[in-house]
Amino acid sequence: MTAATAASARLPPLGLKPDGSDFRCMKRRDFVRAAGGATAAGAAVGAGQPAAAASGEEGGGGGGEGETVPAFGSFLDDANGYSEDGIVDARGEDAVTIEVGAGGGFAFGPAAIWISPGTTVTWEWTGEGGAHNVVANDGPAGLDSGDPVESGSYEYEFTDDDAGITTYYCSPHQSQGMKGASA
Ligand SMILES: [Cu+2]
Repeated sequence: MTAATAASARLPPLGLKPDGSDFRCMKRRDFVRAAGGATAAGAAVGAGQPAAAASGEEGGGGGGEGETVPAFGSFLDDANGYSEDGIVDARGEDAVTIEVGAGGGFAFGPAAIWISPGTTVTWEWTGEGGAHNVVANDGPAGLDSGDPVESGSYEYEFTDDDAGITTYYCSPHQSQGMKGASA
């Protein structure tokens, strides 16, 4: 009785941010908490969300992995090698490698990854397409491999602080669609 009262008194108000856009900015653990506890609040979040975020409810997941597919937004629309069903789900992996200069030289391969905090991502230059780099466009992760180079690798460990969507590009080839994103 007292416990039930205390519990219901601690429920968050249902007036959550009405537009789904804040999902992009949430830290992952908050996202998980919101997704897991939002059965009631879900009714309050309806219209206005990106399609992927609105439709991706994975019922009955449990275990903290029941998140929705990230909505990477329009930055990737013209990214070489990107498609919405080509998002690589690497959650739970300790390490992920992305090719720099994939697909003939002007793509990141894969262009979009979905990872867990703690994952080390290594961008490996393929040697094709000339000099490339990895530069953050928007988002929490401070990606910056430095000046464009023709070969090499760049390693970045994603922490809790980097959770969320980060978009990035190659500065010499951004206008040619050499772009990528992580979530
Ligand atoms: Cu490039």
